[in-house]
Amino acid sequence: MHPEPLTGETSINDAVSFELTGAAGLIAIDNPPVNAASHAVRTGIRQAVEALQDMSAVKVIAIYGKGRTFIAGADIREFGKPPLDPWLPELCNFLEASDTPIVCVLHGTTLGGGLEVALACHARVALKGTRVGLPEVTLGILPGAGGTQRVPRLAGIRTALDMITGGKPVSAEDALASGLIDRISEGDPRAVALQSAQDLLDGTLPNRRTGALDTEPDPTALDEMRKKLARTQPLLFSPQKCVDAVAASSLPVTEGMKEERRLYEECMASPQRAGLIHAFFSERAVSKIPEASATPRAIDAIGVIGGGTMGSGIATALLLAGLPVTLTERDQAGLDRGIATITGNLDGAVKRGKLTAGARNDILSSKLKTSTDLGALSEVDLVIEAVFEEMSVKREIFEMLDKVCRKGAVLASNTSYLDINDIAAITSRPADVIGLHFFSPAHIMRLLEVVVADKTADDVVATGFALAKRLKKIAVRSGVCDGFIGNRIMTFYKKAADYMMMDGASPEEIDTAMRGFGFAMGPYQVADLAGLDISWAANKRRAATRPAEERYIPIADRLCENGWFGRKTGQGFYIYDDTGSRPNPEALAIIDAERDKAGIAPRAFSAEEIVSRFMTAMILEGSRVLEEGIALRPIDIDAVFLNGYGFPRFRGGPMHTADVIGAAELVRRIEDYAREDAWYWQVPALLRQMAENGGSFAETNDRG
Ligand code: T1G
Repeated sequence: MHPEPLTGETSINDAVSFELTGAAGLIAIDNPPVNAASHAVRTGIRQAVEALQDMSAVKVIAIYGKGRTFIAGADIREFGKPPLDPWLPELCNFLEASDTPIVCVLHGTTLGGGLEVALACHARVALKGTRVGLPEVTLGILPGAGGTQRVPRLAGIRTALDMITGGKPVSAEDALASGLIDRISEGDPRAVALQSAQDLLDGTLPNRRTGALDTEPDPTALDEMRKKLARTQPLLFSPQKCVDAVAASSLPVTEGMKEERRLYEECMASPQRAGLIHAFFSERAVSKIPEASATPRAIDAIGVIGGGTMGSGIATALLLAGLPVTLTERDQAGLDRGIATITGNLDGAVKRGKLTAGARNDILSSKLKTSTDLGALSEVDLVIEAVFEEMSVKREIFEMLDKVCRKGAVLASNTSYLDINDIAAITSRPADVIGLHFFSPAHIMRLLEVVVADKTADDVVATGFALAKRLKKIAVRSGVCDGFIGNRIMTFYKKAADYMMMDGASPEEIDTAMRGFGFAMGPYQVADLAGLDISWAANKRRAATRPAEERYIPIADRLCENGWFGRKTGQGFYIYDDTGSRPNPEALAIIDAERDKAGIAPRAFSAEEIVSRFMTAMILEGSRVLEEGIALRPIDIDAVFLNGYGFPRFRGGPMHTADVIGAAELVRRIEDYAREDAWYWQVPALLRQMAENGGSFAETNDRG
């Protein structure tokens, strides 16, 4: 029993405190960084409300958050651990049942369990700029503290379905319009809490028990959403469960809550939940690098060399982040092409509502400068070179940059494969040289491989990561090798696909199997999109050093020799025209001819075997990338493939998938496949060790 505080705050625990102001009891949540609804927060809220309910002076209670946001959800770090009382759904029911009216003040990004706490209160006030949402589906679950039952009661079934199956936050204005909140206010959370408590007491804020409201039935909306999800997310488990839960909101609230809990537990038990939560934390943990304590260099003006697809995409990403860019090209024609591509990218952003027409015009008129003279880059803080993937061309440019750029400027290359140490060695300032490997389209793809050469300075690495944060990209640290983390592993598993193609599987069968596994596109669709000429050039570059033991499949080369480079030429492994795409019969004929030449009798491959070989190859090379220290941790490989290669997010990434398969099974597979090709299928020492001692990749993730 807490005595009536005369003045000031009383702490329940480190995360929650309360105070009495007149007839109002104010409860403050303070659990940095995002006020996650941890056990301490739940216990604190409950005990604070109980304490205030026991005080005769208290006529109304207000709950608010300190720091940058109100509760941003349940504490995801507690998932998978035995739940501790009070559970969030119980706390919400307790708040709703309170005889003392409770108003909740929202600010920042009030998400998941945070919004559910607010929905269980008797009134909700949001500060201007607040965003509210139920992103649980992005974690493979559904709102499990009454969100699926209370949102339909306040905002209707259609809004509930959009919010809960989409997971995207909405603005305070949209939340007010839909009835989710009662008012938008300005000021600091505590002051607004005090005013709102007063308004709830004197009736200028509606005082309602959400659970007591009825849900307007809307079977059409439910049916339409089921059909839409079956079409757009056929492989995902929780979205349909979200619809089932919202459908239960037409039941009496206690039954609906029971049904929500049952469906929530089903999602919690799904491996997709583990994969999606692994993805969530991986993308945040990859920023924990050895160089993190170094101070990034100031980046206020950037030079981009090359107006091709990558150079223009990189320039667009920088301009969209508000950074001034100087684009250089060898000649005016190249500059005009670059400006046209950048303008097209910006127009696309205006169409997608990511940019206003006014901002677009301002960018083109004031933020983008162009020149055919590298000297124009003498004062920039960072240069990103994005020219043709040829070492001699890149070394020539870096030699010139070394002369023209100011002292302390960061010199970066967007090379996808080439040796950054070799590029750095041509300069007198290798400590300032780094790889910044963007992915196409560079203004959309979230991944940035930050490639650290032997002499790259710590503050230059930190600068790469700081730039990524400004561009809202996920930076992953990579060491130097042919293709860094992503392209190196892709080059290796693509061989496994080529071997299956040569041995009997068609490109379409392989692509279909990998789409069935969850990839947006299969490897041959990706090859056609990226351009077969890119890997053709790489194959030619590697021909001189290719080991004699390595099995080489020349099929793609044959297509290129015919001038078929994929989508950009209208044909590759597939034909592309106005009717869409379909397998290229001439490519299939070339495959048959190459099999005959090699004396191969084609055999059938099941989708299961295709996936098994493809994933085993990906994990095999991933293990080597870890052994060599090219990637710091398995999560770095996962973050690369989730954000740069379309790896199905619900599977968590290749190394998370490796733990699902198990090291022993992976070793068994590799040894089995090695009977066909012992050179390609070799068990990495790391994997064998894991198989022998029952280890997992997850165990090694905390080693940064
Ligand atoms: N639990 C635990 N830690 C969290 C967290 C959470 N819900 N949200 C963020 N963090 C950590 C994050 O790992 C990072 O830690 C730091 O906070 C800053 O995050 C019953 C069951 C709120 C929009 O899904 O979307 O409620 O790396 O780098 O870019 O129905 O974090 O510094 O050590 O992302 O400014 C639903 C998840 C949970 C929201 C802030 N809620 N979070 O973005 O910072 S499920 C969510 C976010 C649920 C109930 C169910 C974002 C953010 P570290 P950050 P940010």
